[in-house]
Amino acid sequence: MEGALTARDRVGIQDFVLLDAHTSETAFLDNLKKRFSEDLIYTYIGTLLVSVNPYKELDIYSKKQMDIYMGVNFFELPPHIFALADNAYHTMLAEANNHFILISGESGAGKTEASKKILQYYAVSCPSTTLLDNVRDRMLLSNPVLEAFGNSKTLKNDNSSRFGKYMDIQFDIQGDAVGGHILGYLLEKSRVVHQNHRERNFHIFYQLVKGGEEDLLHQLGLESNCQHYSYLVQGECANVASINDKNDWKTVRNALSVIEFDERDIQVSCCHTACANSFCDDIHSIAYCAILCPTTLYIIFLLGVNVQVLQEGLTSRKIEAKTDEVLSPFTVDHAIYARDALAKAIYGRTFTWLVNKINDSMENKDSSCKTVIGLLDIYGFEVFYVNSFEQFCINYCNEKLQQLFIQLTLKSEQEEYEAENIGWEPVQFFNNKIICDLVEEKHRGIISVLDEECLRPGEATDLTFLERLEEKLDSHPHFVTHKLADKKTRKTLERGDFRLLHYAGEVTYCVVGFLSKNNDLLYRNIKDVMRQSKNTIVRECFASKESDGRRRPETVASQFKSSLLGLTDILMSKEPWYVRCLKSNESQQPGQFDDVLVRHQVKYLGLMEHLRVRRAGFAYRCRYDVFLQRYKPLCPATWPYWRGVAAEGVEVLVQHLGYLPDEYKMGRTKIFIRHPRTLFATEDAFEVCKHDLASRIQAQYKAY
Ligand code: AOV
Ligand code: MG
Repeated sequence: MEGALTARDRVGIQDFVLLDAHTSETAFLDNLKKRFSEDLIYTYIGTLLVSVNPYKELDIYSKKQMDIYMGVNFFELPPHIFALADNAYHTMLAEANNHFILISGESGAGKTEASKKILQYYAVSCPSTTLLDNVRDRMLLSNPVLEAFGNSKTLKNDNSSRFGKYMDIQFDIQGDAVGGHILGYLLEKSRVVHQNHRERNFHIFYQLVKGGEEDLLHQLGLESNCQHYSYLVQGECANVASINDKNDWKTVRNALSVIEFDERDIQVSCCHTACANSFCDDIHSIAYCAILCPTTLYIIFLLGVNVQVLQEGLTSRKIEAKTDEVLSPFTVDHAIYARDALAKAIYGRTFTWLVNKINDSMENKDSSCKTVIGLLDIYGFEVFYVNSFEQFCINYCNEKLQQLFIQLTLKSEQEEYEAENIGWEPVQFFNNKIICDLVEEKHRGIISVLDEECLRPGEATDLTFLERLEEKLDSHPHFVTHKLADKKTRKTLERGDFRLLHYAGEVTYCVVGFLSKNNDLLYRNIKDVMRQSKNTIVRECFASKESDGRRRPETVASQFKSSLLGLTDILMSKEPWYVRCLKSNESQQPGQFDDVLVRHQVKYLGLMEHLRVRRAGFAYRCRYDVFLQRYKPLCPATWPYWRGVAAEGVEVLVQHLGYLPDEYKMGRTKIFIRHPRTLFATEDAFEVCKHDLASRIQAQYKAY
């Protein structure tokens, strides 16, 4: 009938690998859009899951849905985040090895939501014993707590992650989820003291002030009105339509008690939060470095430190004269710096303490962990009107993850075909290694140049840092400064800016603040005061391994660089799964699919290249000896022994199983199988024959 749509026309195709052989980018987008309009937000490229943010609640995450996906072959049901979680889980059990799920995409694309769905799937669906139920509750409830302290409203996302999170979910030999462990990465501490217009401070501040119980607020010397705290209203949006801070506070408070925070711990977290907040305001009024106001004194009292000494530390510097020490008063700018540094330090260290506490509570004490599935949810690529050191770190991190993806998929995949002598037409792709090097290379990378400038206190400034960059990097194809702007791009730049041509697009960074944010110095005497606090947790937070000023502590960027290298090592030792999240529109609106925006993401995430490699490639590969050992009972010629070369045995075996010639290729050491369905069929046959394997083995013995 003319005009009637087939189901395929309407809902598109659920695995891009099945689209016509020479899929164009337009056909790819059409398929995504068609599915999006039917609320089908998930589509596969082989085993990779593409997810498009619907910006509305969909009824697809219930327990009933989880049950549907439990233990079912990946391609038998419509694509779903649960299917990916389930497949990773069952592969982990079958192969007894470690896996990780890399969730990527730009800010607001849906990474955090995806990671929560996966965690829920494991916590709710995996076999359980009552003993472990509380560990699972804690794993689930760690989310609202960390989101309260580590997420915030930005221009891109009302619930934007301002820290990176890698979480291992640990399983025992039966496949029970028995524990969890979190690694946190670089929290954007500067947000405590500064927020851009239309952005907020961390959620917890608003939750506490708006939702905190009267007693608690009284104890903390806080008022229940955000307007009283300039550091909560700098961005002029203390209230956000999509957020209910009051209710969220209840959730967080409840979560804290389930995670075994006793009343004292809760008070401590809140108290430190209050301190970070009130400091900002009260000390703000210490123009001319006068005396702190009573509220601040009270807050300092809560920290258990010597009020007078801290006050001195915040307003003056000790200078060692010939025989004794004298106090030299700070300028206002200095005092503001000292105040902000302390507020950031208190908040940052409390966050680390919180992560440690959560880890203690999720630790599996009763049974042993056999394997893990790691979940990576990190801040997405972001470009604002003004971009600073924080965006530089966040975008660098995204470059690293893209590099990891390229290495694990496009590069190693194609290298393996070459090494195995499999006839192969190479697929071209943009390798962003050049941008990673630009940032992190020793001596000439941006981080090295920044660190060198940080070593010249008094002489170096943000602008000399920029000049150094210009000297060293002027010929780099991905680096542009205002001097070079005309040569390389037509767009001009401000004098204090440099631009990086990232894999995901151009970002212009303003150098103001780079040096001080990278140094992140807390004056030594202030640190000393905190270390002498009567409060053990304050002492714990400020006790550190860094040698007191004798050796320079590592800079923020260098620390971040090493932690990302560490993360890459952790991930490289595990089997990867990928969720690529796409943002459907910039205005966070339901049902809107912005073609230009989505096309751009499809391009830079390398999805077309991934599809080409996948389609022309082989979903599964296995060493000849391993393959033969597992499946030999399926063929009389290979059971119980194959006396010849393993490769030949495999050839006989697959011929017997009826593999079509185009369906597999014989490499140097491995067999390559094109479609997962072929392997599934072989696995199913193996399952059937496994049941009578025992009697066959017995018969074999008898025959001897
Ligand atoms: P992000 O983690 O990728 O950004 P989120 O996961 O926080 O992005 O998603 C942003 C918002 O989009 C959420 O708060 C939801 O409102 C909505 N959303 C995302 N995924 C879904 C989904 N599957 N179903 C319904 N709504 C969804 V950032 O943390 O900013 O990089 O730093
Ligand atoms: Mg997030």
